[in-house]
Amino acid sequence: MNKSWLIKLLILSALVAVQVLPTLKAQPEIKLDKFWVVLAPAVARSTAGYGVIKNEGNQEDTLIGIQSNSATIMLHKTEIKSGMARMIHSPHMTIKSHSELVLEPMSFHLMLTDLDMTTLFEGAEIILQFKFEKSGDIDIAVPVREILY
Ligand SMILES: [Cu+2]
Repeated sequence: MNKSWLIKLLILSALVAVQVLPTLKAQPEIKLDKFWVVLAPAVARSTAGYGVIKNEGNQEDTLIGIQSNSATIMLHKTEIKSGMARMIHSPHMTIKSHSELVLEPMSFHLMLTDLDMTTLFEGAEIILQFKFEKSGDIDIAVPVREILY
């Protein structure tokens, strides 16, 4: 093998390494989109929140909790079984790469209990902290508003 061939081979392998590198950096890319919380009537003991959790990265991530100073929050899913609606608590929810989880009425939703009504009024914003296994903690400001039918 002569020297110039060896140099070409080294350059070629360097180019291949550069192209392979991005795929080695597999990571989730979480976006929290259009989140809002339903204004609860004064006597209500719970309310719901909706929005979209997007994962635009090339690795899955798992939602392991949601925290707020305004309420205790759980991820729920409403399911209809024999004509009865019931809610199932999903403590760990995996969002696959390049996919999204839509939270909407009669499906997945944030369930808010132990409401601090001094922070949950029309036009207010509350801070929600989403905790992900790989992406860590993501804080967002979420508006409180009346549900529109
Ligand atoms: Cu619920």
